[in-house]
Amino acid sequence: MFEQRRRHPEARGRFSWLLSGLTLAAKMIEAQIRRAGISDLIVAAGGTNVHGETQQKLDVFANQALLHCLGVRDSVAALVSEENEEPLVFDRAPETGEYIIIFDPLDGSSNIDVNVNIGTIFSILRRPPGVGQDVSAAILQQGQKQVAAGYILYGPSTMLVYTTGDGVFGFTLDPAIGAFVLSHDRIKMPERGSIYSVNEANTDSFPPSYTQYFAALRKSGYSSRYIGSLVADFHRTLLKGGVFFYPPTRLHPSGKLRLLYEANPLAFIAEQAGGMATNGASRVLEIAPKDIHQRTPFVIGSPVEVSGFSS
Ligand code: AFP
Repeated sequence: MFEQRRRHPEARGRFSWLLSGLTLAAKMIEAQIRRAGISDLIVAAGGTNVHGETQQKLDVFANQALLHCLGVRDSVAALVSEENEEPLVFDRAPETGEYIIIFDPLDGSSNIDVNVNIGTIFSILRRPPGVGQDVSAAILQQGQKQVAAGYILYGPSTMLVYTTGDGVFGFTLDPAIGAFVLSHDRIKMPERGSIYSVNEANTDSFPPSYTQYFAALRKSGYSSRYIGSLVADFHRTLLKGGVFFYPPTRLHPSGKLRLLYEANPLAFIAEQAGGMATNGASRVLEIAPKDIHQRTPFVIGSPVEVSGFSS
């Protein structure tokens, strides 16, 4: 991070301070996740931990950890969480509160109970010039305006993957020293892969363009993987190539995934790694958002597979 900062002599360290808020929250969340099964036993035994505190659900804990660790950074103008109906807007002067942080605190939370990978996703926007004290009207920016985006994957190891628009970097948490160490320098997504990823149980309600494409992929020898945690499915696609889909379905005619919390940050990372992301028809990063909780169909992955599909 410091190396990247050296390339921007005008940088004042505010952004690095912001990222340290994210990594601190990530370590707090990861510590709770590692104890998830044990905490359940504690809850079953009376609902309180060793300090006499009531155990919280992990997604509530993750949300509060991020709101706290980021909210105290004075460069934050607003925090927009998937868990909260409304953004949390701070009354900070425009020259101080420079950044809007959008996050999904614990994505894939239905996988917590079964000890499967989950993640935190974040997207960082700059307060546009001329926007006064109330920044709420400036939250709905196109994904291409993001200044940084990333995710934390809580898996067999915990990883932070992020971009500031100059390549994608992966850091692995070394539990022995409690620090994220650079483990994946300038990640490149393979040109093409051999895996497609989609919830096949929804096949009957996918538009025909999707089912036809999946049939063509199968004919060409593709295999299939689906974890049901977007961060984990995306992380595999980033490293191994291939393509992930969440198409429109009967239940979710506009797709299930959220544009601001999920699609935009991962699309930014994918493009920075040489991949692509669309809503089936156009580039995700060019979609003009109308609502903070807006959903979108989502197709993301290697350029060969994503460019080969059109809804
Ligand atoms: P949960 O957070 O409710 O588990 O949802 C996870 C998620 O938003 C995303 O991480 C997955 O890719 C997607 O939903 C899985 O959705 P389906 O269960 O409908 O396939």
